[in-house]
Amino acid sequence: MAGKRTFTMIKPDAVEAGNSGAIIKMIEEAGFKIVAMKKTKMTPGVAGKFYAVHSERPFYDDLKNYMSSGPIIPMILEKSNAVEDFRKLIGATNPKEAAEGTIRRLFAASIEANAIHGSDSDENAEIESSFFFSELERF
Ligand code: RTP
Ligand code: MG
Repeated sequence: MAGKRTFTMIKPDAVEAGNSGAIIKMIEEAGFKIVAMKKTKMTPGVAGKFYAVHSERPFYDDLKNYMSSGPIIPMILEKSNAVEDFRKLIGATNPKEAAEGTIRRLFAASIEANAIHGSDSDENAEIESSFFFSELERF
């Protein structure tokens, strides 16, 4: 059965542009409940750990620098079929390819500075939620 939770973070470009309020509103209007939320800032090392799966990709160093360039807003979200429905709401990695009305189509600046993250599986949603939130915060 598809899981009820996913993990997201509003990325530095969207926080810096003042779009976090509008993005959170879209998330809630799409039926997701916010289970946990905070504002924090990663070092390049922490960003590298979070995106360790991409360590062999040519964009890895750029990604670490970008993801640590300013504050981010990580959140745990709850809804039925959460992972898949949330990936639909954010749209394709490249905003030029993202469907009309998706968060990345509306707010992303580029394929890298693409406004928001969304977990790609139930297993990764759990791993990523524990990366940012303690057990006490994941009630
Ligand atoms: P995310 O993990 O952040 O939700 O994004 P995603 O699944 O749509 O894309 P993924 O392939 O996991 O890539 C992670 C993040 O790396 C940056 N990226 N840059 N310069 C590039 O070609 C490139 N490709 C990916 C983006 O910030 C992407 O979201
Ligand atoms: Mg990904």
